[in-house]
Amino acid sequence: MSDAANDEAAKLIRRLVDGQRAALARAITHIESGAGIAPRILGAIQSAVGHSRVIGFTGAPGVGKSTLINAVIREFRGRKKTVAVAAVDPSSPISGGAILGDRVRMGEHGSDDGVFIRSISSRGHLGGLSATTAQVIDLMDAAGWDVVVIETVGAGQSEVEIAQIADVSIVVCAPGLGDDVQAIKAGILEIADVLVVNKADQPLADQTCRQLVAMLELRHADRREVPVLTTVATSGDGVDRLVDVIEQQYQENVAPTHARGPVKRFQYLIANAAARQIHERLAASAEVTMHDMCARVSRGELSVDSAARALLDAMLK
Ligand SMILES: Nc1nc2c(ncn2[C@@H]2O[C@H](COP(=O)(O)OP(=O)(O)OP(=O)(O)O)[C@@H](O)[C@H]2O)c(=O)[nH]1
Ligand SMILES: [Mg+2]
Repeated sequence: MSDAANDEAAKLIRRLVDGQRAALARAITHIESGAGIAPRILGAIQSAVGHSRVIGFTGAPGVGKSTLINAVIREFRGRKKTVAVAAVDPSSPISGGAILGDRVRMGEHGSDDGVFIRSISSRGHLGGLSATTAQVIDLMDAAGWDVVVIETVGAGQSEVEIAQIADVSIVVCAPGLGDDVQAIKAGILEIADVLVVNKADQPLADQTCRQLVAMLELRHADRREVPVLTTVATSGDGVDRLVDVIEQQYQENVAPTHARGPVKRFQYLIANAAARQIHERLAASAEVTMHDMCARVSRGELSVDSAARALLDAMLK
């Protein structure tokens, strides 16, 4: 890195940690574009992270996540907490209609200095949320935001990933689960810290709650308790209770590990970096080792698992 670039990076990092929102916006753009300055920024802020409560909202399209987040922001602001939101657009590198809609639905906070809303795309990842999301959360955290909210559309993989990153994971459903019940059973109950039935002003909300509670009861008795709440995001009904529960979960499950930093997020980032490095090394060794191994696998001399183990052993030597 040139001296000028170094100076620019140092200045940006200083302003970011100082809480200047323009610097945060700038830094996020660097991270998203994978600019050369990105690793420098991330390295410099690492010791400043670990103070934000990171809350993930996920759920099927249209259940009211953005509207609910808007109401949650209002509640946190009432409690004198600042809130940064990262809305992850899983579909395309160009922000589509969904994100525009998010902007409108969270628009009431546009002029509030204590609210920062940014959409980020998850392009270029093997699927799901991407390390970029975790890095953007680190930036927001280092910039001093009290609460960091992530919105992702429930597309299977991203739901599971959000749970690996967020301190508190909230799965939002709408009344009348119907066919979705099976999908919910498959993964969501495993990752949710809190289940919310939004649109409780619509019929079937109580029935949906009962279905969810019944499903939760089928799990092993030693599993932690998952509260099931109802909200009406459009009116704000139930949102104060939701924020109480978020705070309670945070205090019980996350605060005790704080001395070690944001453990979940760091674990995710380290595992992600390890996977990337393995891919890079695999690519580098593909010419020789891989060809030979493929031949041996196809001759039945070596199983795929043994080949993988041998490869890892060779790499780690
Ligand atoms: N009746 C009712 N409508 C709601 C409620 N919450 C949200 N909506 C409406 O549901 C629609 C979808 O809301 P969004 O907040 O965009 O939902 P979303 O889950 O963020 O949608 P995607 O980001 O596209 O996945 C909007 O028309 C909202 O006004 C609610 O509590 N009751
Ligand atoms: Mg939305």
